[in-house]
Amino acid sequence: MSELKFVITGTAGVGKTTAICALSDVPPVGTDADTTDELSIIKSTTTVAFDFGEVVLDDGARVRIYGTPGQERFRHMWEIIAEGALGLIILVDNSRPDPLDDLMIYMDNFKQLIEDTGVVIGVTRCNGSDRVSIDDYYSFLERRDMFCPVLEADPRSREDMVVLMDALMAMLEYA
Ligand SMILES: Nc1nc2c(ncn2[C@@H]2O[C@H](COP(=O)(O)OP(=O)(O)O)[C@@H](O)[C@H]2O)c(=O)[nH]1
Ligand SMILES: [Mg+2]
Repeated sequence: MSELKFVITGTAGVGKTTAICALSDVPPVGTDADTTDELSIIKSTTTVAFDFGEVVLDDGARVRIYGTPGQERFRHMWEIIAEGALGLIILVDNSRPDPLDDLMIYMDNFKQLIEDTGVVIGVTRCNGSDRVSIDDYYSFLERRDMFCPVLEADPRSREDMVVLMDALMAMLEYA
């Protein structure tokens, strides 16, 4: 049985921990088990700044999912977490002031992993009146000669997260 390691990243509050909880078949190891936000983690010296969960896909593949700390000040940890990963999920909070700028930060910082493996983008907090549409994401990527799946995703929905993971697996198969 194959084992895969995926990384999930994005800004603080985008829904990384929520997504891992929704996906995980085992009790997720959360860094914010006792806190509600990452700022509390920074203050705690005892917690490790990442989330971990595990999901077994329909084809029997076991996927380990690591959530990165969202804030850029944890950047040094991103590299460690990315090591040996086979794919990346970037969550983008569409209600933030400049979601495309947020996206670019994660695309840049995980450039190597993306080049070596693959990436999918899950857009959270979508609603009818968003300034940035899914098409805008595709145009934004196209202007940078990049292509990857961009899907609306509610991190609370296991189904949405499974669709994202399936899209990532499909990307990897064709890479
Ligand atoms: N209504 C709604 N809530 C969302 C959505 N995405 C994230 N949230 C909420 O935003 C919060 C995200 O927190 P958390 O998972 O800790 O974010 P993290 O910092 O990325 O780990 C949770 O309370 C989610 O339920 C969304 O698309 N819709
Ligand atoms: Mg979190």
